[in-house]
Amino acid sequence: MNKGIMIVCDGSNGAGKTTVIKAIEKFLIDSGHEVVLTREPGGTPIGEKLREIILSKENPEMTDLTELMLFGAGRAQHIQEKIIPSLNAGKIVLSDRFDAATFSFQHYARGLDFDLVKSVNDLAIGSFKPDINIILDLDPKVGLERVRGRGDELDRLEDEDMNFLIRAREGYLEQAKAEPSLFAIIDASVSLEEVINKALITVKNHLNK
Ligand code: Z5A
Repeated sequence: MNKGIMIVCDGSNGAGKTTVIKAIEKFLIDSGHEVVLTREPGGTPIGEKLREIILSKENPEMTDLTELMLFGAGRAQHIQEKIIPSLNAGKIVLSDRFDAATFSFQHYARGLDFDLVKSVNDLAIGSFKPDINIILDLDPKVGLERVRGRGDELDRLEDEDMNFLIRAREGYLEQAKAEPSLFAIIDASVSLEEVINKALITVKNHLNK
């Protein structure tokens, strides 16, 4: 059985993940790879329904524990329905956010206990880890301006106070410090072209390992 690889693009809000991941997808397809582009929250029909519930501003009463478990439920579905079958078929899975986001947002930003967050994540994916997490690092104030510039309304999580988003950003940097071989931090405050170039260098280095 062939084993594919999983590349995650994650990081600060509005840092450019969705734009950069499309450039990575194009590069990989042009290089002859079979690619599955996916995202969290979302990625499967069930996951996309959960995404709507999680991000909707119509759910201000959602508790932190419910939010954590909904991310976990979506991830459990995502890994079984889409990620593992794609990797087993030798494909490259590219995901816009994955488990590092849960540690950053639900542990570092929300303040939920690390072991609790880890236990929900472990229930969803066990010992599975993506091969590399490309983290786009940006001051969340700049990121939110970019999201607004795109013409989009802020979702339930983006509407949290700025300290929440600052703590989430720090969460990614802490995770990268703890497991440097699984993370590549890219400064997303520079031009989009430079960010994409750096992301592609990381991907190429990873493919050549
Ligand atoms: N979340 C969580 O709490 N726990 C979890 O386990 C998971 C997620 C998985 C939804 O994520 C929320 O869920 C998120 C974390 C939480 N919320 N918060 N807070 P999301 O990924 O769907 O939403 P997002 O983080 O807000 O991403 P986004 O708005 O889609 O932004 P983006 O993908 O990073 O950026 P973009 O759309 O590619 O770019 C934004 C704009 O900036 C666009 O107009 C670009 O053309 C422009 N841009 C991009 N790069 C540049 C540069 N370098 N310079 C200038 N302009 C740029």
